[in-house]
Amino acid sequence: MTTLKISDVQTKFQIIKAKDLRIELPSTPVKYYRHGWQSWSLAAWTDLTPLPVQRPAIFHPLHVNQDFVFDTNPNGSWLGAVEFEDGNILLLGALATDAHVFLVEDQLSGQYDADDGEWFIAFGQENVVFAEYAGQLRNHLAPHSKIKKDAAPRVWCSWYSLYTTIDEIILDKIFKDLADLPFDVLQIDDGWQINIGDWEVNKKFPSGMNALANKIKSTGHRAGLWLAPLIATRSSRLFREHADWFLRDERGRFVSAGFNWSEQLYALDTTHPDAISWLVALMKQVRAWGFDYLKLDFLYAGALRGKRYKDMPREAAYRECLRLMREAMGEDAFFLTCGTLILPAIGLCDAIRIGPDVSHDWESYRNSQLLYNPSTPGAKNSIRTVLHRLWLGRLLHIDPDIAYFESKENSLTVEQKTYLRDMAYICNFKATSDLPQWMTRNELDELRSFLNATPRVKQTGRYTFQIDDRTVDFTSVVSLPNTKTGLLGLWAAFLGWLGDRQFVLRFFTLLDNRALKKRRASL
Ligand code: 9PG
Repeated sequence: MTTLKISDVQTKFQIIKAKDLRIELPSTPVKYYRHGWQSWSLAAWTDLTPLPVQRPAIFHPLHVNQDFVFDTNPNGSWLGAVEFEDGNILLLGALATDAHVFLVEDQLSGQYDADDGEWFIAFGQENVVFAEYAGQLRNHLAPHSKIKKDAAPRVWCSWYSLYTTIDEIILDKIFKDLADLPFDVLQIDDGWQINIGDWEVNKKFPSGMNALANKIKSTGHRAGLWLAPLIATRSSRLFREHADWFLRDERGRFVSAGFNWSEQLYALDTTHPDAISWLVALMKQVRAWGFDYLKLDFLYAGALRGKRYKDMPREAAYRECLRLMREAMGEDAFFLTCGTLILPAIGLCDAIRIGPDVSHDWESYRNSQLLYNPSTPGAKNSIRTVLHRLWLGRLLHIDPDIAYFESKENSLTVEQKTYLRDMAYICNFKATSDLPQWMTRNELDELRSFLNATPRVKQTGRYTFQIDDRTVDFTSVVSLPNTKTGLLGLWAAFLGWLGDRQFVLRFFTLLDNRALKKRRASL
């Protein structure tokens, strides 16, 4: 254990090697910077009181680092920071994988899971300290990558309008209608595959994947594809035929990767040689179909705790898996990671999703307020976490998720939609899923000028920005739900309990799918 006093901390920064490190603080800080494990996990400055545990627990593998979910001390993955009365911050950040940071009373402490590792420590002004940390992360994790100053490709993605109801005919029409809009990539999301795990084309695309990619390319765009290569549903052929490739715990039980698509999810053991060969072949297959923009999703599954074929720290195993997939898809592919561990992805992908999904609603009262779940889809949840991860933009493209322009199938106010568009400008990453047939002339014009715009963006405070001549203030978006008490508290606890029942989740999916069908029928 290495212990430092804050007086030992130099103003610029220092790097210390240790397994466990503790910094004694001179006074109780006023705020703590929590940094969540993966894209969808919360990142936020919060006060020091414990956050209510997000529910239902069945989603924990899918949303948070399960090892720390019940820890009442402020804590986070790889890095943590405290803010003092005078506004200065102290940041403690790992420069390698498999590390966690906690605040325990007046001590900021960091711990590596396995061996010694390097720690970055700096005290001072928030933006300077985070910039310095990002620079050190580059040196350690992405020494050969170029600083990303260019904008990310502009993407139309099928998810946030059609969800899984995509098919060849509707996409064909959309691609035609989108033809004169300045997108760089048309990306097919979830809905093209036979099953999660069975990455072959389904019946809705009778002409096949080559034809789909060709169709996109013939319109002058790059072809993008979504896959979740590190998970499989219980019903998939992959899981049935290769159960031995899947991660188990010490007692031999399959490790849960969460619950989605009305099904139990399992995680590939990415150290199993046959699973690796399969992953490599899959990446090559996707390239051979003609896609060169890859959105790989639900990646966290590759780092869940379990007993691996090759005994190695779980995040190191994860990073190695990303490296292999990157190599297999080729450096010329654009690789977007989603649902990904943050720090282990640096240096191995082009872009990273830095927040939860947006949705056409601002916030789900049930999921966000009653179940305290900041990872659940919703524009507010997404913006909150994205705001706290902007510093990663010095290392790679940062994806804040999509912006909306249509109002037909959307409950966001003009102000809320503007927040999402401004976030796209701030991140220099523009995407939408809006359908041309849903948009008015005016909305189409707005989308066009959004895609063409290159505004000057300057961060002026923790939550304030200057975008050309506009001042944008996100302060009202970052608040977190308070703990519910009394009858509402009981109701919330009951909902949390209900949410752990698979039949309840299946019922909600059924309702969602019905609404989706109705929406889709009106096209
Ligand atoms: C496709 C989608 C889109 C989206 C991704 C990801 O917690 N959850 O159950 C959960 C489900 C889906 C999800 C995120 C979280 O969305 O972020 O852009 O590609 O998958 O299924």
